[in-house]
Amino acid sequence: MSIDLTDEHEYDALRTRQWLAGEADARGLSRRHLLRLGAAAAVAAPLVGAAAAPATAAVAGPAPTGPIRKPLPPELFSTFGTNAETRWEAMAGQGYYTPTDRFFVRNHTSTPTIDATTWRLELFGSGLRHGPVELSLRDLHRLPSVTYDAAIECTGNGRSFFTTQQGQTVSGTAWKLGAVGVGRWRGVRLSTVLHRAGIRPDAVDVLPEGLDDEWVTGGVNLGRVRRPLPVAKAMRDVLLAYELNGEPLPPDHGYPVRVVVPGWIGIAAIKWLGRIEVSTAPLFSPWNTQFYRRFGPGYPTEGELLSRQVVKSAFELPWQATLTGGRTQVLHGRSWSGNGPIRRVEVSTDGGTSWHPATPNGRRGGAWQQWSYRWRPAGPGAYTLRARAVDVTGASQPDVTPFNTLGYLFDAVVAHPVTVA
Ligand SMILES: Nc1nc2c(c(=O)[nH]1)N[C@H]1C(S)=C(S)[C@@H](COP(=O)(O)O)O[C@H]1N2
Ligand SMILES: [Mo]
Repeated sequence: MSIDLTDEHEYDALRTRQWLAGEADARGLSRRHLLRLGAAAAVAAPLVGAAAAPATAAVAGPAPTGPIRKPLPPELFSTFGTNAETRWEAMAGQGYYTPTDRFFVRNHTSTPTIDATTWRLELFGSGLRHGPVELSLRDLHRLPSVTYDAAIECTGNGRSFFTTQQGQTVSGTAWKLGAVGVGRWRGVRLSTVLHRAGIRPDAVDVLPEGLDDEWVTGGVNLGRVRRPLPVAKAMRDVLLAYELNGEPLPPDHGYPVRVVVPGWIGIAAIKWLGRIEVSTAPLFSPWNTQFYRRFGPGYPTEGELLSRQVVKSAFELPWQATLTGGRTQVLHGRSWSGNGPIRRVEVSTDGGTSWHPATPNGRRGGAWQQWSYRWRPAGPGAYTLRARAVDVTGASQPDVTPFNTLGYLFDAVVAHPVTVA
């Protein structure tokens, strides 16, 4: 039986077996022990493989001011430490793409300053036929380019609703629904680069790594931000992007080059790419053993690996918006899914009792679907607006998302409070 490693469930099952098999002594240990093992392996990982010296040299120093470089005006963003969430009302009246000035930022540490003239992408590992390869930005620009529309969405987008809607305690950034953006990304296919680097037919995993600072959490240095991808996904549709919305990648979004992994969780989209390990053996990092797995009741002890984003919908309105009464409102919103295009969107303005189709607007079949809904409120007062979507695979939005400790992949219908004056 052949295993399709672009299928997340097969990938997860296989990699989890391999991970556990690699830790022969792990049998009988608690999840806490397993996690510690994952963290320990991760600390050791930066020591293996080729030297990172050329890539490191390109980092000129930390960001001069704060963890995020671009302005974060409060009308466009809510900020959480090193992260900034797009306010959904800032998408009202915008076109298909999320403008770069309002694209959310999720940094583990801070945006590094990288000199593109000395920057090199280093590929190395047992999966390369002729040893390590280095590419400059100019080398990448000379390779055939492709342009994709793709969403980047944080796996924790919507996390705060586990608490505010479901009364559950989860850890992580308390995002509402604004940790998502759709960009027009231009760059080189990872498959082009891997072929050029001499990838061996028996390579199984690639591990892109960022040039931002090593991430220290809970007193443990987990090393540089990195997360493995199966070769099958890497060869299918992964992009090494050097442009966003027709401009060179901005510093906060990965300048000079980032990974874009259509449909997959945001952590796969490594920013400030410095090196890629290509391996004939499965690769692991804390970002796929310790984080970005669902833990909790109903999940296996070692957690369930996450790969694809889920279905979500948002209104382009302020939270607790005040709407003018006595006239028809046109409510605008967007729905999206990591599985592919959105097929249908419905809206409820009466607490989820009755649902009515929203009208799709603009482009169909893209990285998200814009829609609108005409609503004449019965009178002044408090209302909750709800939108729910169904994607091309039939996946929809439940009323409740089963709990997981790290609050990932909240896909339940969000009750958006508004007041009609
Ligand atoms: N090198 C590096 N890559 C990274 C991150 C990071 O902190 N460092 N954050 C990841 C996470 S968790 C997300 S959700 C996306 C966010 O991309 P954005 O900041 O361009 O919106 O980048 C991913 N790539
Ligand atoms: Mo994320």
